[in-house]
Amino acid sequence: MRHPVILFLFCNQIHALNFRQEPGQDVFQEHPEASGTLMDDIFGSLITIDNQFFPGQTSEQMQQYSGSDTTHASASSVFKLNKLRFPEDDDLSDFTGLGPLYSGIVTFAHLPESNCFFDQEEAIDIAISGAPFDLGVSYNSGARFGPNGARQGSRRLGSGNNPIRGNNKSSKLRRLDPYHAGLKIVDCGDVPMTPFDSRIALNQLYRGQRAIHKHPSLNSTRYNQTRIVTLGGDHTITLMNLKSAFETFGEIDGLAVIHFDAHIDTWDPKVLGGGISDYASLNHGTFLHYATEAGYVSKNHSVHVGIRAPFISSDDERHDAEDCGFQTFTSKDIDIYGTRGIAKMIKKIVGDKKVYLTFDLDTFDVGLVNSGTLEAGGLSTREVLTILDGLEGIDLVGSDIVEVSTAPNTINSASTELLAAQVVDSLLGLMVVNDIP
Ligand SMILES: [Mn+2]
Repeated sequence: MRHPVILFLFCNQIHALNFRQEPGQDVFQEHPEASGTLMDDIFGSLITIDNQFFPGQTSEQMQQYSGSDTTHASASSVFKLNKLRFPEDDDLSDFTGLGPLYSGIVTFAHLPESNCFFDQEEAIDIAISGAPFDLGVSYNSGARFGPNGARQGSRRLGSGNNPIRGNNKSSKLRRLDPYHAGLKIVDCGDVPMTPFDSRIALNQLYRGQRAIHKHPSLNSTRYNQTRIVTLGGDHTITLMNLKSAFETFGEIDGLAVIHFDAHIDTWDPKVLGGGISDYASLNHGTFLHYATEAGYVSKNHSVHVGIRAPFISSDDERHDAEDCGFQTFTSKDIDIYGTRGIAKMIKKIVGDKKVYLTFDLDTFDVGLVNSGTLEAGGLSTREVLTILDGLEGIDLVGSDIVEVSTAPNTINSASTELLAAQVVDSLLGLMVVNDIP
């Protein structure tokens, strides 16, 4: 198998120093049978016919095989000036570091994989956790593939500063590489969630989140326990994420919840799903009703952003604002207040409370993503990134992205994966910027 070496030649991320030519040093190891053709000059011993593989052939036959075209002889002189030395055939020392971004087993942003559910002693500052679940969807399924999708979309993330992170040059985010700021961030893989019974699956998620939250932090300046960013999964999963985050970090009156979504998701189960059975009551449109009822959500410090889907009953708006305590920014409010204005107002609402941020991919416009319930009139990618960065300074104890519907062969899968990953990248920025060791 020699093709990986050829791959490295054409990759702009060559880590193998032994490919480099020192000035004035002729290190090219010419094969005794080299024909002097252009290909020989470029690839040298890598493709030169070796006697031992063609026993019985005369040197003339081999010469014929390797070609004797000298048409390009003058053009090849440049390669003679850039001769290469390949490593020994059994040398794999250049395979040990980070390879090309599409190589290797895929974790989120190439983060190290960790056995978070069983190795409870390991100190972790921030954990990525997958919740492959879509039994609570009313319209478009496929979010059980979301955790894998978000990881696939994250392959270009993981290192370096980003010229658009942070909204101005004085922002701490502007100079932050969250992956190398001193916090230990790992990918825990997915919580095993059965696709056959949502009650059991959600209980599995709760136990998985709880096990991760119990890890001690390593270098955090603010938190004793591990914080989690969850890759969903339909929006029902947020109820379990919130429950575990509330039990780990919560204040008496709940966590301030910032909810990016086209839908309010506080629907009274009498209106959405509950008329069929108790089992059907908990779904991706009612989970915030239950979270509020359970006390996980801090009333009057929580906010929806991006709302634009129609209400179902005439009481929905009152129930959302009065019973559940959410304030609302619709998608059109962004035209009125601007992205930075909206971010400022969100920060004012959550104040200095501990915050959980949940991001439904349907916040983005219908043309950009595939998610559980698509809606027209949504946000652009740049509006989302500017609002998120405008939240710099909030006390973010947990977050998730949900409704990442990337079932095989569905439309917009690639952009859905990429946008899910990009939102997580922004969330990691917000979680790290306040907590740099
Ligand atoms: Mn939602």
